[in-house]
Amino acid sequence: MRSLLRIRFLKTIASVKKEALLKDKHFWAILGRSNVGKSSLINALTNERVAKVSCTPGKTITVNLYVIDDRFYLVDLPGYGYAKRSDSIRENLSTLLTDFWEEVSDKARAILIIDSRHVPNNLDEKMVEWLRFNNIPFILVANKIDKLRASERGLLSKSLLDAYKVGFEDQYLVSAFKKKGLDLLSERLRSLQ
Ligand SMILES: Nc1nc2c(ncn2[C@@H]2O[C@H](COP(=O)(O)OP(=O)(O)O)[C@@H](O)[C@H]2O)c(=O)[nH]1
Ligand SMILES: [Mg+2]
Repeated sequence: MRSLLRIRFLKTIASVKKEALLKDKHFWAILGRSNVGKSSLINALTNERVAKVSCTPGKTITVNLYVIDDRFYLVDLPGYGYAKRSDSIRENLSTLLTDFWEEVSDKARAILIIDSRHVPNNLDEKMVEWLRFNNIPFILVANKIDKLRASERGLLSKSLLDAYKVGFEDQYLVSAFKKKGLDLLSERLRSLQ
């Protein structure tokens, strides 16, 4: 039996600026480009269908707040890097991300989800730089490993180390689709103090 996280949808946050809830618990915030599988991963980790999986990338611009195991928050932030977004939406998005991280202080951890088929990726490199610049601790989750050949999979960890300078202990190679690698990731998420 896999060790599932218990999830409860709390609410959609319109303005992070006035959101008192963000201060009272530790939490993980999910970051990543559109379409890397953020919603799929939330669903796979919990075996629920709480997050909407989209075929048209770039749709979500809201912040969804969940409670995990009644203990910590999981925050689903809008995906970045969707080319067809209008400039005004893009601006809103970067303001939202900046505001968000200003609100949450030192209780925040980030889960940066990437597509394991596209390493390195310029936008992801920028995100990693931004997280480091802002002193936000993060783990790196490479999703969709079911799309890789065994030989490619074998090289992935080293590629992640080279591309993003993230050590093996902070890397998680997973497939939301095939439910691979999720136990280790759940364990890491639960270790939040
Ligand atoms: N092959 C494969 N496809 C995936 C995986 N995770 C998500 N997808 C697909 O990727 C697309 C985007 O998924 P979604 O969860 O909406 O991504 P989000 O935009 O990051 O929330 C959907 O078509 C999913 O079915 C995975 O582990 N493997
Ligand atoms: Mg999504």
